[in-house]
Amino acid sequence: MRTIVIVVLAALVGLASANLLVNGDFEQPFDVGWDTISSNTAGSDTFTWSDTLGQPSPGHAAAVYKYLAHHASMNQTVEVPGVNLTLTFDARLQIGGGSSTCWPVAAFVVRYLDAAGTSLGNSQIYLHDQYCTWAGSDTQNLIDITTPGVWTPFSLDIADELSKHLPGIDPANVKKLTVDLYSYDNGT
Ligand SMILES: [Ca+2]
Repeated sequence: MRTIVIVVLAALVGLASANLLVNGDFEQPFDVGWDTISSNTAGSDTFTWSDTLGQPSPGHAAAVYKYLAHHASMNQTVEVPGVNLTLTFDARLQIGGGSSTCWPVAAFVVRYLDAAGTSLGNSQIYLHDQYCTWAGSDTQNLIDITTPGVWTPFSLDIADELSKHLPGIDPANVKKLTVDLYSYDNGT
């Protein structure tokens, strides 16, 4: 099955009020500031930069599309001065129908890293079908979206998120954040 994640604007803002993300508004091509990774054990991936993705505000947006297994990701890792940060973004998440052996997930993932770049856990704002087997834990918070296929503004208070939902992550150890437009499918 297929998944798509589209983001028009992503901002990670701390007390200094500057966006820590490079090209978070995607007004430059996504090879400015963003990395792409894909794993195609089946099907294909597509990364798109366009001003005609139906976005609610003028300008460009980026889209990550994956058909069948396994995943496609557009991501950016930045050093952070602490966790008093707010992440805001406008996104549209969409999935095709799934089955018990081929289920898709579209997600906007925030990965928390230590100074060495080792993952400490993540928060995922995600859209999944009934067959998805992902589970939350004290280092992984799964947040269901309620607006599939529709452009929606999202906001995540990082300090609040860690203290309320991720007790397995010590905020003092979070030195980097990865934001990840992530399209996934488990099946072939
Ligand atoms: Ca834009």
